[in-house]
Amino acid sequence: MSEQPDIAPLIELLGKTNRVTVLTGAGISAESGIPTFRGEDGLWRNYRAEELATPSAFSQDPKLVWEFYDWRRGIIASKETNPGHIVLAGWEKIFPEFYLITQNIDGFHFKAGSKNIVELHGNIWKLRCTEEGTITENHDSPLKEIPPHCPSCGALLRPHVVWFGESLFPSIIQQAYTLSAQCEVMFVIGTSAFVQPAASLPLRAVEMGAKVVEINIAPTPLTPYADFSLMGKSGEILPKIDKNLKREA
Ligand code: BJW
Repeated sequence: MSEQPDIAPLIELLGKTNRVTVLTGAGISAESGIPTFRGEDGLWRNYRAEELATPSAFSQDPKLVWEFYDWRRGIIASKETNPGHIVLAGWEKIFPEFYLITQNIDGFHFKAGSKNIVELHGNIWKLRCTEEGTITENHDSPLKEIPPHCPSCGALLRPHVVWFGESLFPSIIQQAYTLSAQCEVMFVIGTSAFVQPAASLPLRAVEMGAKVVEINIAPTPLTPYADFSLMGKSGEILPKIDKNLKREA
């Protein structure tokens, strides 16, 4: 049996903290049954997810890439949020300034009720016209046409997500850096802390004097910088912290 971390010092810190920013990654949705990127379950038809999340994969074979995203949309549509997402949604009412930065495109934080969300890598339920740049919401699962085309100009639609080698939207990454720099406590949950620029956000928080709390089932490159490293599943650790919080909604 794994040793239970002592969360008392963290509970004491959170009791006097007003500004909290959270960065989440694929691990927070793992307990909902959504495959992570770099875990053993990250394979699809012999492709690693990272190989298909690129502009070159899309330009070479848009149908293949859309089949991959359609498959993922199907999984997401069939799953539910988990206690980790729910606790974070509740914390918006508990901490005076609470913001959630997510690398996930699954939309689960919205589904759980969070409102102050910065989606760094986009959203799988949004489609973008490769010609006009217009963004539309689409919840069809499966998609009616693969690859889908723009109803207005007929050009190819792409998932409104950020692939490797693409820049994040400047206003979004700027907002994420600001929220990381101005918080007192930053939670980093379920991310391998491998993909840039997301992985540099907690370091910005450290630089500005914030305490960093990492929740992950395994150590990451961020672990040496964390003031609190809680090893375990976020869907179990977050409810435990929440139950002990000495704050009122
Ligand atoms: C649990 C758990 C449980 C499991 N409880 N925990 C600077 C240095 C080096 C490289 C670069 C750099 N700047 C840019 C780069 C290149 C690149 C990059 O970072 N490459 C790395 C591989 C090194 N970055 C980019 O290209 C970015 N663009 C950019 O910076 O533009 C400027 C630029 C352009 C060109 C050249 C140079 C600069 C864009 C990155 C976009 C990432 N996109 C993806 C796909 C999104 C769409 C989609 O989902 O399909 O985003 S890739 C993928 O990785 C996805 C994720 O959001 C992202 C992060 O993954 P995450 O969330 O950390 O998941 P995993 O699977 O890695 O980890 C899961 C974790 O959960 C693990 O730690 C588990 O232990 C844990 N876990 N169960 C708690 N129950």
